[in-house]
Amino acid sequence: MRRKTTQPFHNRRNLFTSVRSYFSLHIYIYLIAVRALQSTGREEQMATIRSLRKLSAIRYRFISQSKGWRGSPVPCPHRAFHISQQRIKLAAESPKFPGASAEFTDCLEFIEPNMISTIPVYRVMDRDGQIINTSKVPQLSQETVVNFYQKMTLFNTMDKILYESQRQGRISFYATNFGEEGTHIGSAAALDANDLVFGQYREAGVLLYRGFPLDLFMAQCYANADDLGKGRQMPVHYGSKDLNFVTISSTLATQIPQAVGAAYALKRKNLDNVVICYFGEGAASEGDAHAGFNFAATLECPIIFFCRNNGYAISTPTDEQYRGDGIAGRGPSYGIRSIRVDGNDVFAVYNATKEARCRAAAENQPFLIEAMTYRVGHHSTSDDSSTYRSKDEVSYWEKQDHPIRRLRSYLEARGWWGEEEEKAWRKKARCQVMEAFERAEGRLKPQPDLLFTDVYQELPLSLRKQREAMWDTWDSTRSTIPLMPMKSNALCQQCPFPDV
Ligand SMILES: Cc1ncc(C[n+]2csc(CCOP(=O)(O)OP(=O)(O)O)c2C)c(N)n1
Ligand SMILES: [Mg+2]
Repeated sequence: MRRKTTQPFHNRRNLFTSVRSYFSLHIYIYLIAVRALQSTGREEQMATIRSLRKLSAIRYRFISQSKGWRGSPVPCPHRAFHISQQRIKLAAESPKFPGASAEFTDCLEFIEPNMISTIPVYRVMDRDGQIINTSKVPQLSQETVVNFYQKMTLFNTMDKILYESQRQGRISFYATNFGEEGTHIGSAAALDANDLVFGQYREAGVLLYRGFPLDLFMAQCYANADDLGKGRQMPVHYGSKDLNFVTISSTLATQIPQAVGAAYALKRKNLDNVVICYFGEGAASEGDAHAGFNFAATLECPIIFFCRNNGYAISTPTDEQYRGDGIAGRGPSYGIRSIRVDGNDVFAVYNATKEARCRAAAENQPFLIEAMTYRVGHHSTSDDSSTYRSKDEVSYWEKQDHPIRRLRSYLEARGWWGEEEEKAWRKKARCQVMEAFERAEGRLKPQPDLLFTDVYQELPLSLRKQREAMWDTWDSTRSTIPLMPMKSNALCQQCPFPDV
């Protein structure tokens, strides 16, 4: 039985016009689509399909807004805040279920997800680096903001050189961070140095901002004898105990419950630092993400969940990854304070992280930041993104909505940076990276026996067998790899081949 309503939308004629305009527009859109799909190549076809999906969603939202469908197509008195005598009576008899704090209603209504308004994108600068509201700019000195820019560009240079190294076969693998520099530097700058970082694999800028030297980035990627991980991890799996940056694991989302556990430990020890946990929007689909969010909320842990929503999980675009309002939209349902920010606006990221950090520490509560950005590079050197997205799509983000370009415009508008500074700095940054790269390439490799250390005090039989098998194979190739000499330590004494 339909309920009576006071909203004009329920006038039948209005309903008819709205439905008619909705469908006629769709027919029009699909006619264009058919023509476009007949005449263009595969890349263009995919781009057309994607823009059509977006168009449909925008159109739907536009019509629903203009027709006042925001609540529900058949609004119940409950939704429309229409206070009837009956409702007062119903409310007086409140539910006693332990699992929800809600009121009774006699309205059979399923919540339509696309009728709930989406979380806006918080920003401080527009795409051209113009400040939108001057009172919202973080109070940072010229030196600090220039440092942001220099770190972002140095990071970008390191990425270019390591990516090329992989292409030339010098290292086995690499993942660039192009286009996401603003999320790294903005968030890293808002943290305290003793806040603990759990990353995914695309947050090297956070480590760079904390002062991890270029030589150690290179040592890790080259798996040489200087690598803190002793050459045991694949490239980009950095870690630094001194800089409170937990070593990366490849297995998606494992860092999320681990980070929550660490935050819970901080709380129990009554320490005032917090944990920040980075992950991609793709990793947010893992079960570990749910476990982490729920534990953090129920145990009230001082943690910032920082999601880099860069549009893709390898080749899967976001519109195939989820149906709700992104990742920030999930936060409130876990009871987590959440925000969506423009990740290409380094000041917005800084402000949001600073506020979340301050409140997480003071209130012992989790916070969720969804930073909207775009992965300009391929997923990794094992990926070719031209098979699933168009050049035009990438070019837009590279040329028109890029965090480095945006910050440069901001600096230039204040007279804090110019063409001369740019040239000199770019040259210096390239020199620093190239020198570190050459040093790393010339270094010896760590002893392979280190593969079996640092986990078991006494090696189990299965690993002892693997170690023997490794050395059996090694004999034939040992002369081709320059190894660091074995140190005379406990491990060396156990080593069956101390002369290697
Ligand atoms: C448990 C698990 N499943 C699958 C993979 C393979 N994998 C590596 S990266 C990736 C996509 C992750 O996307 P996202 O979290 O959005 O991060 P992005 O690469 O976009 O930064 C996948 C599926 C993995 N490493 N671990
Ligand atoms: Mg992603």
